Amino acid sequence: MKRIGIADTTFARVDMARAAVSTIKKEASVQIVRYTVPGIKDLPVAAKRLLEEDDCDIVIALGMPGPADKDKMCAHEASSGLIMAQLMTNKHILEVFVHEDEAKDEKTLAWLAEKRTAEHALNALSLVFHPQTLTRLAGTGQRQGYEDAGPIEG
Ligand code: RDL
Ligand code: RDL
Ligand code: RDL
Repeated sequence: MKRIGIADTTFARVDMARAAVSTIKKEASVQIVRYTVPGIKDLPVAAKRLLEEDDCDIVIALGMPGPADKDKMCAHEASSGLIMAQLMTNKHILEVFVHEDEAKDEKTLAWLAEKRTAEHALNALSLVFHPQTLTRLAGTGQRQGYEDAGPIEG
């Protein structure tokens, strides 16, 4: 059975992992391994351990960068670490970050976090089970959370 790792944080103000688990359970029969850390800078090693020690096929890394400049810097560093962990393991880690200042109010933030997480959870399943699904969507302006940008009609 395929194994999907979910790394998440206590810093996030929405339980993003719950949205990931419920989407995955609806779509596929897989083993889910969850690993919660304090914040986004702790996600790279959590994801790497899920891939190497827990033998996951892919990891979904969930986090919420705050609105301050230092949070944006922190998100950039976390992102670089997640990319490094992917290159070290040769496996995908889907980074699902929802910046607190992407939404106009808390209700929208919660909705966005759940929606982006659910959409990237489907991307993770596609990458593991049927990557040709994504190839069919190439160039179509997909986004996660808010509406798709869509293709440019020529
Ligand atoms: O290793 C312990 C912390 O340094 C780590 O958990 C950081 O990711 C915590 N953190 C910050 O220190 C910060 O300035 C976070 C943010 N901003 C942030 O915006 N989002 C986080 N963590 O998830
Ligand atoms: O790992 C899942 C996503 O984090 C990853 O696919 C990102 O590359 C998606 N992405 C962003 O998160 C973003 O803020 C993209 C852009 N901006 C962008 O401008 N162009 C992209 N992806 O192709
Ligand atoms: O063009 C509007 C948005 O797509 C743009 O603001 C993105 O940068 C928003 N975004 C993130 O900031 C991010 O960290 C997105 C993702 N991750 C993502 O994974 N998918 C998105 N947007 O569609």
